[in-house]
Amino acid sequence: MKEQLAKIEREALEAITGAENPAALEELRVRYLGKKGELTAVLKQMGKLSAQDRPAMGALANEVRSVLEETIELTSQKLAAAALDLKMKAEALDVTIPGQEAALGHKHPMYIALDEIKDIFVGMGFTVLDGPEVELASYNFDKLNAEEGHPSRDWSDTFYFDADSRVMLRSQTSPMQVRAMETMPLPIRIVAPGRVYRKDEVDATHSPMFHQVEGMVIDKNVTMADLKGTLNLLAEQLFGAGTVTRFRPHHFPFTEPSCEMDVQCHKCGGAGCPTCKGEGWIEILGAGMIHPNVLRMSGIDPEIWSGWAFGMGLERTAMRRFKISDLRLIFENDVRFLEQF
Ligand code: 2NM
Repeated sequence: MKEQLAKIEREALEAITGAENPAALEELRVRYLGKKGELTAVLKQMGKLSAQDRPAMGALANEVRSVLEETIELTSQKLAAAALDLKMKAEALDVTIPGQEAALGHKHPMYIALDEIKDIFVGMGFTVLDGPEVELASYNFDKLNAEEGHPSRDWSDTFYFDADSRVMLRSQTSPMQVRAMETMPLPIRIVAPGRVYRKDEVDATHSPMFHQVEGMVIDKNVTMADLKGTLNLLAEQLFGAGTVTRFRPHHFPFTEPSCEMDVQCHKCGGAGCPTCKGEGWIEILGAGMIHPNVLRMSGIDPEIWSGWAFGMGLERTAMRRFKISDLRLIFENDVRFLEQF
């Protein structure tokens, strides 16, 4: 019986330590230690032993049992550790693998043009102002010398919020010039870029929302010569050295005299082509000497101070600057379009 036990122990230990997974280990536990197991079978034969031999053999059998139990437990722990190790390796993150690149947007050509314009004016000592898009009609019209009945005040042209036509979406950024005149110490040099709103149908050259840059200088002895010199410099820096300009008389309620500035067509050099619609010239902006009424309404004495102002459409300027043919491309924001600038 002693040899039987020793043989079971030897075989079982070899099998158990060689078990490759928990299921195989459990099978071995049943085979050796289970109710119908090999060790149990040997114990059942104990009755045949003499009373003298029984205790020693019992002790030996128990020892074999506990050795096998311990070994099974140890092997089970080893298998579990190995399984965990394998799982960790399978699920490990390689932090050195390059990440997925996030798609970056692209600066809009209109803002590229605006930044250039701002840089040009800041270089000449102007301050850039920002202001409300919801305005009082008094700032958008009255204080700019556009009295009741002026065509631009019509409900068919302007987005009003109330029946009394007092609150509106600004139709120009000039209310900012009024606010500057009312609050800033003189002399003043400012540019005011921003969104403006007019009731226009969308087509290749119109949109109910567009952008303007307006600017204003108020100082002593400011003349039309300052206006022309500054705006010629703007044209040269924006469209290139040697850009030829011309000033035509025009009318605006807030300036007197008023003018429009054209640049000679970059395509045909003035001969006339489809880009300039045969004119040889392309209109860039409106400008003029600030009307004495406008200065007076904002508390500035026109006998002491004088000034000039201008306003230009930003979309149209960017289209000219980058040779874009249709205004709608500016608003669609298709990255394939935007990435070309
Ligand atoms: C334009 C054309 C001419 C203008 C005038 C003023 C103000 F407030 F000083 F009177 N701001 N902007 C002005 C003058 C705007 O846009 C085509």
